Amino acid sequence: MEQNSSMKKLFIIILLFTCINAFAQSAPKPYGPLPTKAQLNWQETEMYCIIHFGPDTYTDKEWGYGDEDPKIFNPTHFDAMQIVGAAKAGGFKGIIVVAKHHDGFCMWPTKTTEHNISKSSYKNGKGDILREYREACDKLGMKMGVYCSPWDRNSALYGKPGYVTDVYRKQLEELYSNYGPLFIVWHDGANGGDGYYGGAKEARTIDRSNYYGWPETWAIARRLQPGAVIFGDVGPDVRWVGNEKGEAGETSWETYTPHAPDSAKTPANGYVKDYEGTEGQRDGKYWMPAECDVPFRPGWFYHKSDEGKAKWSDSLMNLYFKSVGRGACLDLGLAPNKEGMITYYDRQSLKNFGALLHNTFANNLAKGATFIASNIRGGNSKKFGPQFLIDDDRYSYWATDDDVKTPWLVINMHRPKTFDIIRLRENIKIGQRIEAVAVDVWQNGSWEQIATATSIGGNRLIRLPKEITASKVRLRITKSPICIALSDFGLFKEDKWNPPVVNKID
Ligand code: FUL
Repeated sequence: MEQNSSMKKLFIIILLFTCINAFAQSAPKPYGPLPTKAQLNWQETEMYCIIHFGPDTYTDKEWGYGDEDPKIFNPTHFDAMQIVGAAKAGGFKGIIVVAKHHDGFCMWPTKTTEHNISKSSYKNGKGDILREYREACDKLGMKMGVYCSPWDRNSALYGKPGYVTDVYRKQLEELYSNYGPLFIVWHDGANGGDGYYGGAKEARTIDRSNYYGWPETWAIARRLQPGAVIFGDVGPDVRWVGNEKGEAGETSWETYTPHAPDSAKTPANGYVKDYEGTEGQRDGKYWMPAECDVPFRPGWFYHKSDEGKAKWSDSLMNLYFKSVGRGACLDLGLAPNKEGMITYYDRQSLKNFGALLHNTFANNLAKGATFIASNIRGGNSKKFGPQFLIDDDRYSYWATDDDVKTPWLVINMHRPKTFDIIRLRENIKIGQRIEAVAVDVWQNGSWEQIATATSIGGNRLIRLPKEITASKVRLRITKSPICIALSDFGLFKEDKWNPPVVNKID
């Protein structure tokens, strides 16, 4: 009898232990807002180019008035393969085609307005720039997105309800239906002002909160392009970073709540406290990471006077650290010339940048390291161990027990390695968790702190002010509201070769 009851007790203890263990080994609970599949795809894209080409290329303007004769659009050598290829050589993974800018000229043969490519001289009115980009993207394995300006300085209907329902939304439907899968659809906040407006030549203002009926307008993308993220000042998937310098905040949260300047009104594209987009907010209601857009040259469109003024590859490298390195994406504005090509100087800079990036990140010096972690979730190193930090999978991760929020990790490389970049990534599928970290190196018998960083998220690059040589590195998570799920730890040596600036201008 007695033996029986102690057997029972033992059984219950084992059962309890197994349950506790199983619980501790279940994946960490997600924290806060989470990314969608389209947002994950966007995050992985990291860098893409927005391409401005249209009547402004021929009039030397940045914002056409809307009265341009379509005949002036007449590229003699438009070469989508060359343009998309230049972006690809720079390490960019996609392009956004400016399908219509504020001047209202449509780069595809739309049914919504006469003011389109079919009335131009290009290919005797038989051309379709969108189709040519699509084909080039497919051939080169690049993603494609579109920007169709909501503000239309050509349309007589602009400012009236009919413009949104019968023109703008119809244009979006055409673009989203006829040019294959898009990874992003882009809307800006430049809305209303003076323009041609079918000959009225006047200033038109709109109610920025309500005119475009954004929720209904976005619904078209959801219906026709479910794989695309929607970009705008107010997202809803990707937010504007609040400047056109290509820089996210040193701290930049993936989460954000857009606020209207007048808190009684609804925030909308062009009507938001855009400066808040630079850092986002830790307690933001939505998963809405930042896109950093910046023109490659001084202007978004080609101007002969900007020739030779594109950012050189070392500047592009700086931008990379300030955007992609802060959990955002970089959107660089390319400007084909009047012939319809990217000029030599710009191509050289892109090519050099692509090489610098490739050489810098090809070799993770932490590969082959062994780890000692202060904690591994449920003691289950097979499932949650730090070895996942160096496996090239953005989502496999090292996790800690629920109550362990500030763990440390020693990375032992067993022989001295020289590096000046530290890369950290979280498994953002279960949210942005880590708020602050510190990194130390073992030097002359003690730990010496070399860096700290905030907001980790999808990607955080710490660019050290000088090279460090060490064989042991320690990562300390110094602030996290919940147990961690870190997916990547990398050490890299930046390729700083600064190729001479080319003089050839064509
Ligand atoms: C802005 C526009 O006003 C600029 O002309 C440019 O297209 C930039 C990318 O977006 O809102």
